[in-house]
Amino acid sequence: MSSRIVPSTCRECYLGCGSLIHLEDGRVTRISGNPAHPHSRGAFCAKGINAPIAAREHRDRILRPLRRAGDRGSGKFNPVSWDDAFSEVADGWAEVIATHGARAIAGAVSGHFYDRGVAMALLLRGIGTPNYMVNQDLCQGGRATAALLTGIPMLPGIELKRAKVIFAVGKSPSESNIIEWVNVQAAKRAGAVLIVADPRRTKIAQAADIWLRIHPGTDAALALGLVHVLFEESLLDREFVDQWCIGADDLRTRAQPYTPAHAAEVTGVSAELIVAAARRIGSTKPVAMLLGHGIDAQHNAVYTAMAFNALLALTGNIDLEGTNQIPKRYPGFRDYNTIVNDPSLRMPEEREREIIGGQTYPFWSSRRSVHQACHNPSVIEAVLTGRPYPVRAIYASGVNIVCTYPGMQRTIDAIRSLDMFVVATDHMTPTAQFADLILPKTTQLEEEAVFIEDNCLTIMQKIVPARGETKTDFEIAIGLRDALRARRLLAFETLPWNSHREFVDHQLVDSGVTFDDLCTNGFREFPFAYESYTTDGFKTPSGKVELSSHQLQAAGYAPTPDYRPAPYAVASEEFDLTLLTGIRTMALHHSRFRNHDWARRLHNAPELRIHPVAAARKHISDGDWVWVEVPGGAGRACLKAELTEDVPLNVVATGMGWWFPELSGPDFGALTFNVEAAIPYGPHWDPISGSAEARNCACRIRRADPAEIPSIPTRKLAVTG
Ligand SMILES: Nc1nc2c(c(=O)[nH]1)N[C@H]1C(S)=C(S)[C@@H](COP(=O)(O)OP(=O)(O)OC[C@H]3O[C@@H](n4cnc5c(=O)[nH]c(N)nc54)[C@H](O)[C@@H]3O)O[C@H]1N2
Ligand SMILES: Nc1nc2c(c(=O)[nH]1)N[C@H]1C(S)=C(S)[C@@H](COP(=O)(O)OP(=O)(O)OC[C@H]3O[C@@H](n4cnc5c(=O)[nH]c(N)nc54)[C@H](O)[C@@H]3O)O[C@H]1N2
Ligand code: SF4
Ligand SMILES: [Mo]
Repeated sequence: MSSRIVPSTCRECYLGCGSLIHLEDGRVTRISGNPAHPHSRGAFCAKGINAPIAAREHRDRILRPLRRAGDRGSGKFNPVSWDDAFSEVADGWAEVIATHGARAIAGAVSGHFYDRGVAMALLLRGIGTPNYMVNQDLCQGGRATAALLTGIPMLPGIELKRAKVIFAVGKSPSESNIIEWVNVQAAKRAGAVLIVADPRRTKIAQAADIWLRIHPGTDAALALGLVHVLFEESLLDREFVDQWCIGADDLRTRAQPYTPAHAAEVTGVSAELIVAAARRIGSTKPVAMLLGHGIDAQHNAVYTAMAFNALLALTGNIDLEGTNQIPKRYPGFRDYNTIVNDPSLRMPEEREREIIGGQTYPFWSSRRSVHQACHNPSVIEAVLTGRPYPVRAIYASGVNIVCTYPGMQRTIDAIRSLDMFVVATDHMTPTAQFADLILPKTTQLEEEAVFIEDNCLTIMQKIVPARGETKTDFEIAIGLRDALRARRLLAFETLPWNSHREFVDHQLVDSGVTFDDLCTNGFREFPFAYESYTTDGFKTPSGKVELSSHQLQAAGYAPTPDYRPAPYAVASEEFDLTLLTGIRTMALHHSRFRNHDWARRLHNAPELRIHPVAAARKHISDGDWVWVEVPGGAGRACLKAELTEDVPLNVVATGMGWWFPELSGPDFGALTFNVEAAIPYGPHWDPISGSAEARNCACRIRRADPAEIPSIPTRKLAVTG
């Protein structure tokens, strides 16, 4: 028997932990963390261990292209050849282009920064459409836009473990980020002070020296309260502020009303704790800040993140050892953002300006935005109403929009009304059920990629050949491009590669390293300097940190961040609770792994965490199924009560993404058990980023009568993988 171990990088989620793939006689038998990898140092999770093998080997994996055989959503498909699949997509798009123009075709993709995002963006540009949906408006859109506007970096990366003060806001790394969780614990062991702002008693909150148990949606008032104390008590790094910041006086004026007493009244955190936290942040260096998803996908997301960012600038905690880091660059390496922004791979500006959302959200949907994505809920609206112009075809790759976009029934209605819906996926999902064509995807062990994590170039190696007829996203995009070109439908040559490896080589060609060089270790560390802004400046119009933003002012927004109460924070008699969604669990990744036995053994139902006293008032016991309804939501969701004192009395909390492959299609139970069935995709969008108020909402709950529910999964059903 021949055994070998190949170093690679896990991509089951965006963390990119260094991995070791164990093979025996060419078969992958085990996957473990790579202790030598500088980014993760051996940190690894259940998804990384189990998912790549389970996904590859899954007995229900889609291995050939499939064409719809019955009505849309009937679940009837027949296999077709790739040639036929590419031709049919190209013919369908040709009709849409002839009738409505190229902009009537939209793409949907997840994790823009993955190569699948590049493949999608460049394919769409080739057709001549700017309409490119990424899920980042539901993810880190607010924080990323705030970082763009202020110039203040979002993350500390590995410097986290060297921090002396860690401030985590809306972040639960024990559930969502194994690397950060390991590094927080290491910093704590070395004596760091930990400050946490979260309404839930998470593991990181339990480990905190100061836990700010904040009312959901009031974070900007907390941040401005902290800013207020820094100014009042002169806890500033004067030298850094004078030399590297503009707008400090405007920010001081903005924070003036947010005395500790006022901030306490709004946030529910005591004035003493606000002052104590500000003193810690202002008196000890280095400070690292982890702004999490808890403050994003909220209607005031950008201002909230800007106000927290300001704490780092005012105290001079930027790009030093142990602080948030300006992302490091490997000379000559082309990362995904560089390629998407390469002028030679763009459409003419007037075409790009047609993007849906560009007029309303210039910091989200324009050339100067982070992701240059369209405003997703406006695309759904365009499909249903034809306004601002018709969208008649969607190509979704690597995203399960039925299960992960709020407003599920509207998403389904929109998909049903399309002229053409194409989905690329490795397994059947509620989204793929509605497809006209399903394009079968490779899985992690069958793909290669190169990217940067902290200060190392790291690679994902192709370990085994693709199963069946599956292809990578790039190979699919190239096939579609060729079919379009044959029909003279390619408006622009924006996808210049002929294989996935050619693309990877293009990323590396000017770096002096080849993919093969990287295969021995799986990564290459590179040197970097702290305080890179001293040579490069900050990436803002002024080259400085903008505590008061020129760009916002020029676009007609108030230039300094302010607090605006969340619509859901005002409890009514009818909707008396606040619902937090998207609480992560280590066994799941959004809507994924519901078809994997290993994951279902760890997590088998959509939970609703509720305080025992609140539950008793509503006659709800642990394990009861509960209906959740949200104002403005078109449906409701059935979740399983989990009694815990970790949530406040007036707050309930759930995960996301649920569906049960063992239930019948087309939605596989998603319309009943997935929280997106209950919550709307707006209104209440962040006016700057367009992020939907989707993370938290007001809600009401009641115990479900088992007779009301068509079929409640009460046990693990026979799924394999
Ligand atoms: N296992 C697993 N890990 C994942 C994922 C997954 O699906 N599964 N998804 C990945 C992705 S794409 C993302 S974007 C990240 C998200 O992950 P992070 O950005 O790390 O956020 P979370 O750890 O989910 O923590 C959010 C916290 O915010 C709190 N919160 C909710 N509302 C508020 C509020 O109004 N104010 C404050 N201060 N806190 C609030 C919640 O109680 C929760 O503890 O996770 C990533 N990691
Ligand atoms: N209410 C609410 N909604 C949320 C959130 C929340 O907290 N609350 N969180 C939001 C966040 S942060 C995010 S990031 C999104 C996530 O939303 P999605 O990206 O839709 O989430 P996933 O379930 O990870 O879906 C990935 C799909 O991609 C496919 N897939 C997996 N790997 C590959 C691959 O390598 N290539 C291709 N082509 N396909 C692949 C599979 O079909 C899988 O179903 O959800 C958002 N939605
Ligand atoms: S956290 Fe888990 S799934 Fe994400 S990259 Fe690391 S090992 Fe993979
Ligand atoms: Mo995300």
